[in-house]
Amino acid sequence: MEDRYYITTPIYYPNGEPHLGHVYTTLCADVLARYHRWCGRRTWFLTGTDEHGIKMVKTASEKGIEPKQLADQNVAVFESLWRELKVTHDDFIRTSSDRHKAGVTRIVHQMLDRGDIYRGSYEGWYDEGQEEFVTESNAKEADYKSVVSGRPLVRYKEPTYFFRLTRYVPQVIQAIESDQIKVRPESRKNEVLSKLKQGVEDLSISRATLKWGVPLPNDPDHVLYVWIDALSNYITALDYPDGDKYKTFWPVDNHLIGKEILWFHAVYWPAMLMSLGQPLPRMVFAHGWWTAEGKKMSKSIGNFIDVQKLRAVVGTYSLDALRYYLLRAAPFGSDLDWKDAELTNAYSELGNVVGNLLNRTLNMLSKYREGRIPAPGQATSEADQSLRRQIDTLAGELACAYEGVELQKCALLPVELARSANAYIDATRPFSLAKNPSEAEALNTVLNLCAQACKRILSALLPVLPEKAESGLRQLGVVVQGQTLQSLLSEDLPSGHLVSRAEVLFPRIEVK
Ligand code: ME8
Repeated sequence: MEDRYYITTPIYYPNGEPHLGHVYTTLCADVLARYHRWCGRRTWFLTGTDEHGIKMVKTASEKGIEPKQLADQNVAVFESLWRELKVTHDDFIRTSSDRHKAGVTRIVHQMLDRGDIYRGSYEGWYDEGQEEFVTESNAKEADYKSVVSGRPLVRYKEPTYFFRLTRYVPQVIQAIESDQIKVRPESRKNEVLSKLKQGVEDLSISRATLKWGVPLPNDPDHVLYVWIDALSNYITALDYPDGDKYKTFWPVDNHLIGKEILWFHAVYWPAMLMSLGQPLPRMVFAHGWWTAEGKKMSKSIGNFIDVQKLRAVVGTYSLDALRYYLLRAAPFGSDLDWKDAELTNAYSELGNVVGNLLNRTLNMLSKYREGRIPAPGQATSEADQSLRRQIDTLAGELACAYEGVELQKCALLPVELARSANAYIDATRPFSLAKNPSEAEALNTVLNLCAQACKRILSALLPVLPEKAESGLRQLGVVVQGQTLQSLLSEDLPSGHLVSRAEVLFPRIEVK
């Protein structure tokens, strides 16, 4: 792997406040960014907001304000939430910013020069009351009537510019099939390929009826509509095409997104990049969709996981516990369901497994060896060897899990090692060994191995539980600053190393 890493989230619509879905993608990207930084790679982590388009215009007009004002209000909420959640993004791009608009204008110019944009007309079902086109499938579902007013939809035709998507389809299929662009999970790659093979039309990219957007440089009566504007953020934020950031960080290592926008990222975006003659994304990873307590999140049902609820979770359980719960909830890529009971269980698991192991280890070291890690004994039992093997294989397994973006596994692997180490303590009974001076060597082995296990487990958890893991490592007498994950995961604590007193990492919570 190279010594640099670029990861993005979707740019979110600021037509409302952020919610669980936005927080999930952003925190998952944060885990990946932290991991790659810990590996010593120069890392760039981008997020932002997608501020143009009909959604924004409509919500703003309902509120009696301008779209820009609506965007400013909600962007402030997104930005302050990311600060509260200690997200380590390096940049936040707004599509209403001058740097983005200048970048997109340049991109459209290049596509025009390539002959990839042409004028035509767009025909579809139109809701006159709502002043918007309705897709064929939505129109059919609503019996060709407005879902708002119930009035019949009308056929409407308006001039629009098209992007020659069809020109690039064979190359896009090739890039996905060959894994030049890794579309993940694999099952979704197959979905995209089969849809592509059914045939695709050129893409309508402008609207003459909309004012809130980036004007087309060749025809300022039109503004860019949705995808060219939004997808370009991934490179305009790097100062495409001449900026140092672009030269350093493009192509992106992972566009992390929700599954509902995979088609645009796996098909439109690579085709746009081909038109620009630029390298393609290395991976597009589409994660699953959250429901809450078994149902689609909805304000009226009362199961909507909004900013207030997330703040309360952080206040009760800690930010790291929220991160762990989100990662643990399902294999990465699958759909997920928020359950308050599982959040409590995930927190207890951290306390009973990881916290408990650290506590037992530090207490035993303090009680039996004055807080110093003893050299292991000469003879080793089957149990010692088995734990030692597990300690030594963690680094490799973790690297594989991160490489494959198996985030649930990234969170669980260290916890599983902690579970094994606790079972090892139960089986080797150090409290009995301590009573018998002839077992001093055996006790040394147990204490040493437990300390090594704690160091590996907490180090492996640094990207997932940044605060708790660092605090645990501090108790073990390990200073993480200036170290890489590789050194933390491969080097044993030396004999004679002094640890601190145990402090509780995951205090018990009285659930009201
Ligand atoms: O689609 N479960 O913005 P958006 C999981 N602006 N993830 C969810 C989710 C849920 N229930 N709800 C939202 C847009 N997300 C466009 C993107 S990118 C060039 C333009 C997350 O505000 C998930 O990452 O609707 C999803 O892709 C994104 O929020 C959609 O955010």
